[in-house]
Amino acid sequence: MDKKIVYSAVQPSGNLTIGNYLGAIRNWVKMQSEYECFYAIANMHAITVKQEPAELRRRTLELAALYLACGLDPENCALYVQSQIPQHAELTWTLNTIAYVGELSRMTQFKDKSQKHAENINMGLMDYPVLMAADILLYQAQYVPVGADQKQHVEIARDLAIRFNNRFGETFTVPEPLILKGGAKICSLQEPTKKMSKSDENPNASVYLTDGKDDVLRKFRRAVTDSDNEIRVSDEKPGVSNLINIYCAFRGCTTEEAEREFAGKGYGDLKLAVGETVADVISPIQQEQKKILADKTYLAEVLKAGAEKAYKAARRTLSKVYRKVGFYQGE
Ligand code: AQP
Repeated sequence: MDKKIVYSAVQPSGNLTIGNYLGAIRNWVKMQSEYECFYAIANMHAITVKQEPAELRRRTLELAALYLACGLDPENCALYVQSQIPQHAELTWTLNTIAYVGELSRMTQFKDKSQKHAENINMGLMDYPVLMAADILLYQAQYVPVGADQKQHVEIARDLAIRFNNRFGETFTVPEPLILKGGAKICSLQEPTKKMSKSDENPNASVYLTDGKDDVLRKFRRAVTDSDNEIRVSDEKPGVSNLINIYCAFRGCTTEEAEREFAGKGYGDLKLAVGETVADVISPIQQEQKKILADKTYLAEVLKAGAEKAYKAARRTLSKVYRKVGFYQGE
């Protein structure tokens, strides 16, 4: 039986955080042997906010090396750079004609980013979910493993797939978000009701996958908690709950187990334990990433093979779409 298809991506728009790792990449690794997986470096999404071109190019390769260092196996999945597959932009245009301005302007990320980048509210920022829908639908993906913040965008992709299928006949697989419990929403260490983000201006708010052990320990030591000194998960204790959540996601334990482990201990103990756990996991990833980055030829080969595989699949879907909408494709 054919394997089900999985698509996901991360933008090379900054240093990746442990949120990106827990919410996305770690789950991709688990899925690669069971599913046919397409994992992209979403550089076309990244330019919806201003990027420095040389930095964008450098980060693209760093992200590719990080994918591999986290355990993605190019024999088992297609790793590629989004802009190398022209069908992403082509399908976006077609989907734009069935996407409504009203639904796009209501997206939480569009509203947040419009506020954060008030001087640059460009069309791409608003069209971000349509490009993301094209990314997913091009590969006929059944599952999209993402963090909780991306659920709304996968829902738009579903709506567009259903709308297109209803208007033009069965064309797209209707995708489902795959949001695994545990690491789905890692929060800022400084404002624990907000998600941890790679573009946060406060470097103490996010733990980056590139952070050395000292920085990791320091950031957790400074993490915002509360004053009752009780280590338990509760909506009224977002800071402590976030630390426990991170600890459990990295250790693979339940909240109850963690609460028992820290019963009678203080916040200092929890912060140290989380910091050490995180540093132990990310430090071998950093070493592996460095090794891979030193071999540019290998990296280029991986991305070329991934792009070839992605191109084939994307071309098949786009040609079907063009036929359905009535575009002349030659005789
Ligand atoms: N804090 C988080 N917790 C769990 N999952 C997260 N993800 C991101 N942050 C968390 C998941 O990582 C994947 C890739 O994210 P992205 O590159 O689309 O964007 P981002 O990291 O979420 O970036 P921002 O903060 O919105 O904007 P930039 O890049 O401008 O800083 C997704 O699956 C996401 O859910």
